[in-house]
Amino acid sequence: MVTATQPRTVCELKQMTPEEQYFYDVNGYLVVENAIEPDLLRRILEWTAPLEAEARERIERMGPGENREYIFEDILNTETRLVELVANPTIVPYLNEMIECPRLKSTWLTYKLKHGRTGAHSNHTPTRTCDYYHFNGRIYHNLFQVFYALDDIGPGEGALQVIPGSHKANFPLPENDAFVEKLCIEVHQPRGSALLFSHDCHHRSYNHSDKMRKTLIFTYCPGVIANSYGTDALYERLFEESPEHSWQKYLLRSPNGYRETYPCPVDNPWVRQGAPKNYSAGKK
Ligand SMILES: O=C(O)CCC(=O)C(=O)O
Repeated sequence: MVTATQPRTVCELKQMTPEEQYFYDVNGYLVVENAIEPDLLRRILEWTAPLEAEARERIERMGPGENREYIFEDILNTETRLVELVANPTIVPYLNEMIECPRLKSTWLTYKLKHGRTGAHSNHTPTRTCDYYHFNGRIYHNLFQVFYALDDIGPGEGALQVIPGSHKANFPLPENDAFVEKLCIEVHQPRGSALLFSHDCHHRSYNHSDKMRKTLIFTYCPGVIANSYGTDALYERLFEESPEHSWQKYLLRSPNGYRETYPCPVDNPWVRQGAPKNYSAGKK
């Protein structure tokens, strides 16, 4: 059963505030509080309770030194009721504003117990096209991450650590742990919040606490970029079941190279006026 997400017009869409734009552009991340309404959060916790129990059991069976994290990959196709979050009305304005012709790329549910971690990765300089962040009159992302906190994530509890501004770094990050340590900050999250960040930003995480970190991750990319997990048909069934002209359907469409013809549900100037003159669509 797929829930209808209301189609929204550009007039209804909240715009990022100048403060949000500035903060995001300078730092490469932003926390949006109350991104999941309490009732939806309660339902998500109900749907995922068996998975959380399984993750805990699997992590507790791990040997010493193992990464005490358990990930459910492609969670959207496993727990399709999460489709309600694909076009989360609180998050759609950010997708619309910071990704060209956005689409959903990947989803996963991750649990980290004490010593669960994700190693640092730095994707800006040297640049990776699939992550690339740039500014050209507006913000563009090739990989935009949405981390939903299913519980509070406080100090030491496995919050994402980022080097603010590293999505624009011009020099490679020195391999000097003490230096990196000084630059990293933990981005704490209240339950139900969404941490938005550019995958170009240097990031990592480590849970030092006895509390389980519970995070649901959705990533978005421009329509031209292929899925890195699964094939182009990854969300085909959910796409078919989604209401016509909805943001949900739009975000679940398959990648289509530079031939981006699928109509965006908003009155998006890119779609309305056609591609800019220097756009290469149609060229061999
Ligand atoms: O789960 C985490 O803390 C980090 C995940 C991550 O590195 C990523 O999404 O690129």
